[in-house]
Amino acid sequence: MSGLSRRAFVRAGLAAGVGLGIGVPLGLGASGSASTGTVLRSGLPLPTAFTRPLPVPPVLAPVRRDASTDHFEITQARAMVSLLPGVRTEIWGYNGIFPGPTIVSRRGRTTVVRHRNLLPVPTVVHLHGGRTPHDSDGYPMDLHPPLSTTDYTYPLDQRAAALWYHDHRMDFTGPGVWRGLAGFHLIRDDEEDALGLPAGARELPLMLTDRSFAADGSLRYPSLDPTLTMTPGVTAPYMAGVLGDVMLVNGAPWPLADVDGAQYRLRVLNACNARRLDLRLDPGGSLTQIGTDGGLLATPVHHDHFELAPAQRLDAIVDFSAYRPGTEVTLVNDFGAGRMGEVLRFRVGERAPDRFRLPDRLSAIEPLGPPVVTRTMRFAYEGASRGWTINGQGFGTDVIAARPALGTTEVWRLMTDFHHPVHLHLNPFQVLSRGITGPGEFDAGWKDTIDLRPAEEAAIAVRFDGYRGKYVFHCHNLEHEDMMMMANFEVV
Ligand SMILES: [Cu+2]
Repeated sequence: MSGLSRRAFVRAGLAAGVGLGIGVPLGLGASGSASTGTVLRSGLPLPTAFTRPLPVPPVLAPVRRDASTDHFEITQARAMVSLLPGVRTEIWGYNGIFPGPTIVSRRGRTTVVRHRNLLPVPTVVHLHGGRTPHDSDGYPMDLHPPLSTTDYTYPLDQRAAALWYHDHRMDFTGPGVWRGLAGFHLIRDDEEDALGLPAGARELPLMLTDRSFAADGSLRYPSLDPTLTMTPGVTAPYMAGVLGDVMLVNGAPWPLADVDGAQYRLRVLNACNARRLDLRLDPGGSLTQIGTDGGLLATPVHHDHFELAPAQRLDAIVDFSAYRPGTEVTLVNDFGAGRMGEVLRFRVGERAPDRFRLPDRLSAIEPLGPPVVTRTMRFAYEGASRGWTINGQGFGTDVIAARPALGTTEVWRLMTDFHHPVHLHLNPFQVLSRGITGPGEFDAGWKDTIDLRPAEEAAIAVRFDGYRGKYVFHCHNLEHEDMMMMANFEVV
């Protein structure tokens, strides 16, 4: 029902012609062409940067372990928290916190997460990057009503990687994640352990989210969901994507992290609804990439900047011993204008013992077999009647865009009009090409989300394995996703 009303709203907004549908870039907003979306301004003074310490989400303890399985429990609940100084903000959080608690799993052991929904709306939990049986994957229509309890079972027979879990409710993923329903889920394995990577306080999960706040401290989000208490806004311009004007890292605005003069492992997640990031260290320094969405790369790659689209992850080593003690090192975002050009500051302390030596070789990336079929998936705005589409169609549970056979490899050619971060559920993929060139400099390794730029064509190879059943793939600009830029594939 809510889906229908939202779709009716989409059509109304499109029919109103709010800068849409005539080949003009949609709502690019003050941040320029780096993101497809519109900045939603906060109604309160923005806080001073680099005063609040960086919070790190707590690691969730299992309630029980047996021979094969670790059992966790999470309650989805509203909570009043302090995100900005001087005001209180209602969030929807896993265990009432934002980000939610970090789940840590071991490859080869099953993880079961029991979610209890104390929110006023149905929810769906998706483990992003998980190789998960259909019935636990968080299909957008597998709604779990208020006061229900649901077990999600994750076999997690997959490589060590930084996954994340978030709400995936049909038509309402954008507002759900915006209000706080997101958390890290890390997978460990023997291969990763053998590298002796920086760990404990020297492994920092960094969830980057832009948000906007009303004058009373509540989160602003344009939405017609009558069950939400968000400030109603002008909605149509934001259908291209909602961009906030406050950068939160692990829920804190522009925080400050005190670090030793040593190597750190940064597990960066772009959990923004629509904002793309171009990350760089100021005053210089290497973001040494060791991994991506689907785990370790074959070899480390030194980057002086790194572009990260919504839902993508960067696993990087930063060597703070390269700076003089007392140096302030800022993680900046070159895609952001004004205050959004900065993310997080590190204050470098004294040199500290550090036994980690970056190896030349990290992992083996297995090449995929030859494809049995090549398909084309076109992501485009199709005018007032159809909105955001894939191959000309908006999402429907019965719209099956592909029926890959279990165990086979396919090549998908992805074509776009605007920025669309395209995400496939179930299986990671490898980027084969962009246009007439090879993969881009940020495309290495196993990906589950590819950052497609306007009018771009890319080819990916994916092997559909693990489980049969119906899964979705979609744009991870959450406003595009909610407005139907999603389709099914059914593994048969
Ligand atoms: Cu999109």
